[in-house]
Amino acid sequence: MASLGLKILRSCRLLQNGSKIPLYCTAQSRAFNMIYGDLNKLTPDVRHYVEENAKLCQPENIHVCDGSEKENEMLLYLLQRDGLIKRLRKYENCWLARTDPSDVARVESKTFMSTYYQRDSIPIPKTGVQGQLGNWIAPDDLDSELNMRFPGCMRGRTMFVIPFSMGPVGSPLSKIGVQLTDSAYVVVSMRVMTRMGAQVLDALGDSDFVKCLHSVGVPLPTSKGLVNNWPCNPKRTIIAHIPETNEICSYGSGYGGNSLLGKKCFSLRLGSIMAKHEGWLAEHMLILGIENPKGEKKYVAAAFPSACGKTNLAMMNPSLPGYKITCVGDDIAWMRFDEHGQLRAINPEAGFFGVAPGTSAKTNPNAMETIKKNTIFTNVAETSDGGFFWEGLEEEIPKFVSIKSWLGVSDWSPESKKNSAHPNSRFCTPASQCPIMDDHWEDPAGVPISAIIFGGRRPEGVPLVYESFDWNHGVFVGASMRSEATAAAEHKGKVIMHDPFAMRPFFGYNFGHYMKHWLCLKKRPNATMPKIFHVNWFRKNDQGKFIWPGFGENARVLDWICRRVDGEDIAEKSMIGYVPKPNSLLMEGLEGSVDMQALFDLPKEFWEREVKDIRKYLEEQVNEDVPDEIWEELEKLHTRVESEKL
Ligand code: GTP
Ligand code: SPV
Ligand code: MN
Repeated sequence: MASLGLKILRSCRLLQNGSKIPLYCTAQSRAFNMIYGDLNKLTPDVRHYVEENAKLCQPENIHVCDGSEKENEMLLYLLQRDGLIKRLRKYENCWLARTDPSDVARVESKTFMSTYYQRDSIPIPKTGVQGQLGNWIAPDDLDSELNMRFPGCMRGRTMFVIPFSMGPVGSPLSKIGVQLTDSAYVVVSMRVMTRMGAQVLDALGDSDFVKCLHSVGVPLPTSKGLVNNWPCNPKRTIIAHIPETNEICSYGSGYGGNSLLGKKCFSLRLGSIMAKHEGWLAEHMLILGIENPKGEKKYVAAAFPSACGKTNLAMMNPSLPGYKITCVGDDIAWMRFDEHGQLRAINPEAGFFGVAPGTSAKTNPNAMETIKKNTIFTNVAETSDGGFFWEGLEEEIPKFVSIKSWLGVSDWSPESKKNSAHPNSRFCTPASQCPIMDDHWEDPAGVPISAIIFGGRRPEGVPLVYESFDWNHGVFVGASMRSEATAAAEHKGKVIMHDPFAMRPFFGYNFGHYMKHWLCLKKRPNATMPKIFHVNWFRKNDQGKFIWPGFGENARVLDWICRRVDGEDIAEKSMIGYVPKPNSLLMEGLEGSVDMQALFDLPKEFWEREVKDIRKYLEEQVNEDVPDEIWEELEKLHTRVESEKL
């Protein structure tokens, strides 16, 4: 059996390369048991992909998804019957899933890029240093890893075929994928997160598609007892990307970015590679529109690491009177320059897979409105009146309800030591339900981007906002991003991690080459380069409290950014970039007082340390692949910091 899978996977790969080598397939042919849809309606390439992998994974049945309401209802019924989800009766068509507690977040340590040359995927770190910029696996080694997992992995289960479009169906900026999965939970989630179904196959025609193979890794019958009826295989999990053939193979996890393959795997890892080849950008960024009281509107894109505030910013209710924020996307931006040199962005997704804890009527009323119907919640707590609960909702639930935690503990109370909801519990909800979606959020041409914003969780030393001096400096600011670790991946504790461009877990190729790509963008003949900024909502005072109130108040910072784009004289030079001149941030209506001195203070020793840490990181991690321009920016920062008086 071992060599069988290998040959099938290889043969697929060769064919996808466009080579004429005949298929070498020794698998026993058998009629597939079609329980929904029709293989004949697939294009020859899609059908071939399905059949080869059905022979490999040996599912009991095949179901070709059409994306219809009827199909969705049927899958929700099956998931409910099998105990994977339960209805939250307080809302319309809302569901709660609880995973096996060992399958709750992305597993970066088991996520790989596979290219012939290691250095195409990741920089080679300095001798003796453990690389942190992604994992590489040689194609032959990957073949044997896949071969140890995929043959027969769907036995007793249904293989679903999901044709999906990242971006509006038919837009020249969109790309199509086909995901094969043995998880119905993944199907109903992909239906929310992407445009999925029959119309995508029509749009595909004879074009190429990204091949996404996913299995939870628990063939039936299984002797292992399932936890919460949630099949997964954490010990053997692997998430692998093969850029040469635009293939993704994911095994063992059923949650989030590990299994919804259109999201991080396709839109960011493979997406960033396509973007480099084709001269555009695939980024971990929200996109929002902001309109001031004069009716002037701009769009900005912002990159913050996982669980650092993208969804919240993208959907905020601005506290500045007369301002309006509209949402285009909350997690991923695909951006390219149009023929006039204007950078334009689309959100390739159709839903939000948002962090639940912290979301409340106070912090994010628009998200609360969005998730009231047609939403799948995972690993949140439930209330006895059929509602959801998580940290942050204490004041918004009826008095006499009891709470059952995500781990199934009844009568959970705030006094319990453990959280009611997992910190990476999430809602999966259609973007179209968000009350502040931008009129152009599905515009196939994308929206014009005026500014790019980087940011992270920096408890110390980093001011609320600053502007880069120019494009190269801005790229350096993105490259030197750092942030406190969050629960979105398997990291422990609140360490400050380097997370360049908020892309560290999502680079599809060598980060050194990625910086080069960003630097080169400005060489385009007619390009208007957006201004680049850095923000930090998370600076803390000596008592460990956030200095800045954040959320809706962040509109004040967006307004300053937009006025800078318009060239207003409201900034002054500092050692790290332009910072707001005194009283230039609009403070009208801000409740309570904010210690602006503490918020904008630039301690020399802190920045000396920062320069040292960035240098060490670049030297050790990116090593030979750091572009000269980035070293120059580091030297310039160093000189500015050193010449600063204490
Ligand atoms: P991913 O979906 O993982 O990529 O995360 P994200 O960047 O969209 O993060 P999200 O907006 O979901 O925020 C994560 C957490 O940060 C939530 O618990 C929020 O309550 C909190 N948060 C967001 N914005 C702010 C802010 O302005 N200030 C403070 N103090 N916390 C915030
Ligand atoms: C993130 O971790 O940045 C997410 C969640 O948006 S996941 O889709 O699981 O990657
Ligand atoms: Mn994200």
